[in-house]
Amino acid sequence: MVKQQLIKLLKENKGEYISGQKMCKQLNVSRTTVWKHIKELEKEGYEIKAHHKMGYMLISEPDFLTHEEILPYLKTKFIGKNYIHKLNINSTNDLAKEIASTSPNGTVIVAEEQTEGRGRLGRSWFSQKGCGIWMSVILKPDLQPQQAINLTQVSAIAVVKAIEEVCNRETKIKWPNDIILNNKKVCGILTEMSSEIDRINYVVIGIGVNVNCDIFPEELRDKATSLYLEIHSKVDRKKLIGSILNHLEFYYSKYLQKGFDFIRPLSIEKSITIGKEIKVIGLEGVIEGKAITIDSNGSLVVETKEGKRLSIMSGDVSIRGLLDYI
Ligand code: BTX
Repeated sequence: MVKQQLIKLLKENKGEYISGQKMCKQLNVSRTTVWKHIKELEKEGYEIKAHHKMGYMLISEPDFLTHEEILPYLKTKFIGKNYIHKLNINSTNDLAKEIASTSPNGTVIVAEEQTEGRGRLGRSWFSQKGCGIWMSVILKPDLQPQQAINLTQVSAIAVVKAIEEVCNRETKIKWPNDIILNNKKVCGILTEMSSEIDRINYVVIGIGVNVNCDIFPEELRDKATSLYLEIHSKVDRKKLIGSILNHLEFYYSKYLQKGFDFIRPLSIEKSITIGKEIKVIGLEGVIEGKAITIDSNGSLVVETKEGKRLSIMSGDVSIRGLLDYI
């Protein structure tokens, strides 16, 4: 708490000295406590000038997604109240699953870099240091296990809305879990769950957004992009993560209260899949046809060449005419 107040005070006076005495008075702590926290902040990447008479001056803050740095943008009631920030991790989803049973609903884990970021079906997710938002949210909904599948679409809408709010750009959803900007993937969502037959223990929503990445490995260049590469200006990751979590809490809560009917119109409006010739690889095998709509259960309705309508609950979709993202 003192640390957060200290950061706030330093930021309010950025570029100017604040006397040690004033700090002690405002924070109601001793000089030693202020000094200890200043040293801690310096270790975390804050550049702070100290002058024996004039006090402390904040020069710059780190571009890290720590709790203190994102708090000014967070308006949530429960998502992100418990927040874990790592500089480096194998996968935020892996840590989330390890700690989920003992962590509160809405716990968020964020990493600056993932060494083994995962996509679906064992695929890997490129998660370079400091350029993206690589995070997992632990949710404990009172839903039937089969309803958890829709949380991927709920999260996708939260990301689309946040990009709209922060970057003023419209992105589209490739059903069910990719966010597309200018025909390339700018975000992927990986939803994992632990459940019993009729009860969910927890759901982990893994969200990877390419924010300021300026280069991708050769094999991803024709299918991956970042907000920076498309918008041509750097995006404030702190603002964006705050906005994603705010929107996630809003749409998640609405989904719990009102069901998929609340989410469906947006899922349809933001879909890049509907109306396209597609191929789906899923539990039902390979299905080719035209994507017609998303139904009231969140399933993708596909009409095959034979005129048969099928509802698909999950699967890997590729769209004819667009690069194959798989
Ligand atoms: P997906 O299986 O739909 O997409 C994975 C595929 O996307 C890869 O096979 C590759 O072709 C391509 N790809 C890999 N990295 C990137 C990237 N950075 N940008 C665009 N395309 C890429 C999508 O799976 C789900 C991804 C979830 C990632 C988050 S990050 C936080 C959390 N932790 C974790 O390990 N995964 C999730």
